[in-house]
Amino acid sequence: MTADRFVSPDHIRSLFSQSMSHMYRTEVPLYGTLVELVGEINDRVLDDQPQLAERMQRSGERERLDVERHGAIRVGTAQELATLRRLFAVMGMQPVGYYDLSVAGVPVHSTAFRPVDGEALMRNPFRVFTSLLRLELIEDEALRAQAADILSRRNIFTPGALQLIAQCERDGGLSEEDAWRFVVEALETFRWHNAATVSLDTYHALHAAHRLVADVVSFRGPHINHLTPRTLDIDAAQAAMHARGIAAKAVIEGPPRRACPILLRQTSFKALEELVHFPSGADNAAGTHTARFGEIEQRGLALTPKGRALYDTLLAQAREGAGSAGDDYAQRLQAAFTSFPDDHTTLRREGLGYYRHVLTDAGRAAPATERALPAEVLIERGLATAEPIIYEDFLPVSAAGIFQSNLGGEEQRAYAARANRDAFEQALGAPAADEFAIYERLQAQSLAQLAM
Ligand code: OOG
Ligand code: NI
Repeated sequence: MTADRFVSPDHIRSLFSQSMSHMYRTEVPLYGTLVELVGEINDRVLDDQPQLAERMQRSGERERLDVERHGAIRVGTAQELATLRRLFAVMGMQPVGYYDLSVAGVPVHSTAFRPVDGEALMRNPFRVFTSLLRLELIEDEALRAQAADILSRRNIFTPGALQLIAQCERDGGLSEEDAWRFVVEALETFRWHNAATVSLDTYHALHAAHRLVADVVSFRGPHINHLTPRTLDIDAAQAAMHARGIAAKAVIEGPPRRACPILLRQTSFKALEELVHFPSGADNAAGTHTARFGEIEQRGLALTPKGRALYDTLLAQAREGAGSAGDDYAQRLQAAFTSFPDDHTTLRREGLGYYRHVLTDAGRAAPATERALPAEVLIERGLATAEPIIYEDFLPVSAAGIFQSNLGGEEQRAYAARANRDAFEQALGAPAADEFAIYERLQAQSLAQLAM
């Protein structure tokens, strides 16, 4: 088979993300409500802000907005994680970043599988926040061994998915027909199962160790636990959620509301309590499990290491005050972030964020020698514009907040904080890419193109 018989990984990712969205809509109808609500708010924002609409149209971001979302799953073994890496690679998604959640009392560490190059991101930026359970953080030795044993006996991938992954690796791609088969097979891994594989007693024991341990170990597969659409105004979306009686989290995670949005702001509604059947002799015992929830997010400028350090400092400042809930926190957050410049010219000149530089019509008409001048000069002369590069990743403190809100207050555990990126990458079977290097490259490519 020749390469032109293959469809692009971007195409497969789009098919997959659409199919996943369709599946989750049937599984968790409230997700469908969120998608509609976010769509209405985005339309309104674009109507009210023609400049933003024009900028998003120009950069290609407008088109991707309606399909943009992220999901999250949690797996139990190194082998599951490594095979997921191969599965996501078929769709042009690579592991980016390392997130240690043990510091926040959650026994997992994580990465995000996502596309990395500019064109692929514009086509469909679908991302999956993927966590690996850290069984070594379970204290009870017997329970730890039992959990490992249960996990070692399951296979979360269908034979068809495994075969198509291998075929894609061998041939360098998939035909349209095989791509569809792949999507159907791969989706099986992410589907919800309302029957547990362990008895109710075992479930309770796992649950007592940590709710997440029960979530990862008790089922046939790593059900997708949320799917998050991107809103252009999270405060309006949060208010609309409340107005429709959806119990959204009190606090929006991340930076405060600003004129120039940075990084990522997120809010979620609490996980649903769902009926589950537990095998018990000849009968099934009924019980419940809470894992699946809904979330929305607003994305803004990707920050440089300098900008990120400032963000981390100001966030820590706001969180240091007593408690971190309610109006009081919102005020402290707003106050802390007055030291973070809030106009794009300053953000760019101070090297706090990443920008994509694009020639204007006048710039395209200018001679090459003029276009070779420093970007700031071109911007001053109206020959180029600088558009914010959107943050495509996640924030560990926010992720911890999202996890916690779905675990209930009593789930706070104190794990001796120890990030272990090496062990994670060993399990993954590859390094997780450095997010800053990816943004840096996107910015550098845009600068290089000005003179071309
Ligand atoms: C993942 C929670 C983190 C986010 O958007 O930060 C997350 C999980 O609950 O598995 O999705
Ligand atoms: Ni999320």
